[in-house]
Amino acid sequence: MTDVDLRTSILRHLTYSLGSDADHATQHDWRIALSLAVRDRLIENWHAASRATRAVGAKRVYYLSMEFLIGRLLEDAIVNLRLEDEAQQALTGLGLDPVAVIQDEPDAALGNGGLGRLAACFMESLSTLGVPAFGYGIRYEHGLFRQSFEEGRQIETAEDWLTQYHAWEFERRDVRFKMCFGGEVVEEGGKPVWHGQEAVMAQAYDTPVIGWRGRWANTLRLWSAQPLHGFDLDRFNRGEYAAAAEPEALARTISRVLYPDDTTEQGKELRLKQEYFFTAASLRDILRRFEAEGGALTDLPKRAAIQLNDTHPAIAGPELVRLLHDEREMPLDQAIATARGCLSYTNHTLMPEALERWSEDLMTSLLPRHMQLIERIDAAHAAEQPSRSVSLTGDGEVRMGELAFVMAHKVNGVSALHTDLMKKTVFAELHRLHPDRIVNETNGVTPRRWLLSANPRLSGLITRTIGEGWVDDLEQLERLEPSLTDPAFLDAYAAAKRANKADLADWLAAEHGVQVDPDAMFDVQIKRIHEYKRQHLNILEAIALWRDIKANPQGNWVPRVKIFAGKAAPGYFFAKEIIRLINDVAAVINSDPETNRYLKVIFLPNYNVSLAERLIPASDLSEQISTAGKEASGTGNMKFALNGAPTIGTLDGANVEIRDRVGARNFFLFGMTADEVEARRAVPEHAAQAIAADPRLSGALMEISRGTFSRRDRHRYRGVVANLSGADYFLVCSDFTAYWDAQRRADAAFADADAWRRMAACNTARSGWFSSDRTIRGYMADIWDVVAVRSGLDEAMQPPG
Ligand code: AZC
Repeated sequence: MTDVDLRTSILRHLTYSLGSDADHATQHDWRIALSLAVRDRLIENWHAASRATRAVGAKRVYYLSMEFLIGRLLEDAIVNLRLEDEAQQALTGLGLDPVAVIQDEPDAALGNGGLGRLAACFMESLSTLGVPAFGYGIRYEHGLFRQSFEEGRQIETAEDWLTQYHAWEFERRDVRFKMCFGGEVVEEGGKPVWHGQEAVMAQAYDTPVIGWRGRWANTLRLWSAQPLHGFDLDRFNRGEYAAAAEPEALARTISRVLYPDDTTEQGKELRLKQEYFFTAASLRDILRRFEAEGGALTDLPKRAAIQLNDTHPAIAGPELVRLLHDEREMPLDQAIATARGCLSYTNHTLMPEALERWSEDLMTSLLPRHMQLIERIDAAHAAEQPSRSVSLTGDGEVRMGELAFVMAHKVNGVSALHTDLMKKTVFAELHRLHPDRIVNETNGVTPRRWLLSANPRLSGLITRTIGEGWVDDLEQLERLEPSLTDPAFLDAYAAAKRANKADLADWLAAEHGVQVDPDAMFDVQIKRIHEYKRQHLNILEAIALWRDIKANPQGNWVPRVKIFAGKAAPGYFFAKEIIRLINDVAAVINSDPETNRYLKVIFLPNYNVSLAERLIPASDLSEQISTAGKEASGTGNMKFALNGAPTIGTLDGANVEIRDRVGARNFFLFGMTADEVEARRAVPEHAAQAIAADPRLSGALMEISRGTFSRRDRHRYRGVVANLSGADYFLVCSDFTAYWDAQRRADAAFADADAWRRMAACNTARSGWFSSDRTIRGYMADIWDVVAVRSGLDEAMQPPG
């Protein structure tokens, strides 16, 4: 199938795979035909990669994650296979609009936010680097909910990406495992044996993940839950139609929905089932592969590095011990040591509510043998510590963070500051006991998706200036340094940004009916809505600015467009209030003829990966304004810097490292440090003090209180104002004045167009370190002890010449 040109292949697939023809094909048909034609080009590389792995008996990385926020796959594959020109020609030749065909693909939204997107970037980097790896997760029927607004309020509806034909996956009918829940543990022949009560099948679906230039491809293996037994014909024939379908419906529940929050209170049991389901199926698969290849079980750590993405797969510890000890008769101590040799754990948050804890009762009823093993692991660990200060259980709960820590040989944080705080706070005691276990691996993002593909204008300029080597060696962006004083380069740089902004302005007008001036500053905050991320600080500043402009409409204002996007967890009331407030403020400000030349506020619905790809290249200013100490790393911050949007931000997460690299002059720093935050919180009435000291802040709050943004309902935001002027746990008020000042510094800088474009270009040139390739190399050396493998395709895939 790869011996023909892309156009022929598209037409063949349209005819023979889809049973359609060029005269009647819909956009969807063309997109699927193109996807299949592109897919054909990567299958052989995919197979070659697994052959090469087996041939050298290479150690593999297994990345276990509840979330993979992969977004669209077609464009990624086209770019990584270097098929852009061929695809463009083929589609235009067929009378199609290439952009429309590619954008017809729905986002695969199998994740909530940062942690899931990181997993997707890591998968791409693993393939680019030629590291044998599997990603393991759940094939959710419904990904993250779709967001719309009704009178400014967030409305959630089910997302249904799988109702469309999914061209990228392969069902593996030969890879199925029976997973059990509940039941009891009984002694049989002197051994504990778990007899589960309920069972479902885990069915594997594989998606190839192709690396840069197609040199290597790994597999994303997602599990779908299916009933153990087929359809109950007996019951059906008795007329019990619903009952006949029941087992299937129950089984499928497990892979039905992605939880829209990591901290959900609802459906705890289902969530734990999901976690066990995919973790245990993955471990079964890993052991099956290991055993098929041969070797002593104690050598498992030499062949398998299993990364736990947050605590969601933390049940892997006891499950692997169970598989080795109960099912393969390895002595318990050795089973624990062997499991620990394989496992490592990434922590993504210090927020106490996100560190999972399961009630012992639930654990005992759902996973009775695991509860016993957790107690054994706890006892073995306690024996190592004289003070016995750390326990895996307590207050009737199992502490999954501690369990993951104890069962891992390495535990990593995701930015320097976060890792440091982890050592001092959540894992202080465990760190004292195991001082070598915690390491830092600052996050990164894949430059193929986030620069090369999302921003063709800028990436074209970079390639013309320093060659193409930067694409898989991002630190080569340093070589732009001499161009930062070259007016011709800076002109071209500014022109690329201006064109991206004009495209965005056109899209905003066409899709959302809002008019914006492409020469205004595009000030963008896109991420999950959370109090710690402080979207409300941003909107307060907008209100204050609006009031200032109204007081002095003839002033020399720098025009701004404030763009927000992001979803709030359906059960997170306050976050949803923030969304509504922003929408309400936008409605008032945007229709004010006195100010709307200078200030617009837009909240775009249904934030997802492809919206981020559209917005980031067209942004001027990146809002990274979390309360210091709360944002573990951030990865959006890196994408903006890379695409030439300087940050306005606090010393939090990876912002610290971004500022170190791009230079303090190219970063708008404000706000309290993590230590100052702690001290400030102890000050009685800190919010009231801050409000009394800043008339702009008190004015903005007064404006909300008096109902300016409340439509018919004056007290709508009483709760928001009470929270901000009362407890204000995230210190919005205490950081407001510093934020305002930093925004005015940004205005002044933006008004000097020459200085601004240099600052933007500096951000691009100095962000090369934030590639996920660099992060993965760190994991390889510090955590996994794996090396890359060559597939023999390297030369074959080089472009001619
Ligand atoms: C996020 C962190 O909030 C973000 O700071 C980080 O960049 C990202 O992980 C990747 O490390 N966390 C999550 O998405 N979810 C949880 C449970 O922390």
